[in-house]
Amino acid sequence: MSKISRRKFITAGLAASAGLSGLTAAAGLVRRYQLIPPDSGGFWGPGETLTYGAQRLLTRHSLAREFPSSMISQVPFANEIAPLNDSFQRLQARGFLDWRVSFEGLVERPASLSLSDLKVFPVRSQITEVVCEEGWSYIAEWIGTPLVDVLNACGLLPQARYVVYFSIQPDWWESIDMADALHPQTLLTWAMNGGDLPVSFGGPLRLRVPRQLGYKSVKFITRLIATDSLKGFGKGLGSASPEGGYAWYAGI
Ligand SMILES: Nc1nc2c(c(=O)[nH]1)N[C@H]1C(S)=C(S)[C@@H](COP(=O)(O)O)O[C@H]1N2
Ligand SMILES: [Mo]
Repeated sequence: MSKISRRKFITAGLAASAGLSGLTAAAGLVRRYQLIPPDSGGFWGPGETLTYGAQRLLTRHSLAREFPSSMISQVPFANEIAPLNDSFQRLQARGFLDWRVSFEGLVERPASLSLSDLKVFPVRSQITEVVCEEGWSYIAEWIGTPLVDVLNACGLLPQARYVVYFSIQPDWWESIDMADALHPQTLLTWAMNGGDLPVSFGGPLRLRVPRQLGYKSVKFITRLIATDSLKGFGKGLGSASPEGGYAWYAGI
């Protein structure tokens, strides 16, 4: 073996073992901090686990970028939605006065709130970007009630690990961990760019989760459940997206 190739050989060996012990350490941290995402099984599972684990260790409290109002998109892009069902249309005909959103599960005081109940909480607005997995994005001002404030008012129990949320559209439900549920930018959004939230953008109520891809920002929210396990929901993968081949954790 020549000097050069021997050195290469040793370097490669060192790199490999450093990589391996790095992975072992990462796996240990992931177990210790319960950083296993609900869709960790299957072919993409190890990759999903590393992505989620690393993001949560490094960026648990990071903020999604907020933009100046001069950067609000002139023509925000509303993604196509399936036709809205009869119960939605009945609520729409009454100006959403009877729209209710329930907070259930691991809370001391479950609640069913109207939009005007939500508007009693301190209002927060943020100018953030919606990023679709299909490659387009736009910037808008989102106005609403931080989810954390409502969860606290309901007496969120410490054993809660996720919040599952449901749309009036039955195919649309998602969940987030507590790092996102309690995050100051996670917003029960009822207004946009200074006006009511248009139906095409999820009005009357949408959960904006600006640290994740657009599909986590579910439109027409009617129900949220705090839970310690995602096993009992759908196929147990955490939300509708992994059932359709998308990642449960879609951090951006
Ligand atoms: N209820 C519901 N929520 C939804 C969707 C939907 O079809 N129905 N589409 C999702 C997807 S894939 C994206 S990218 C964003 C699009 O948001 P926009 O219409 O504001 O651009 O909404 C998400 N929330
Ligand atoms: Mo999307």
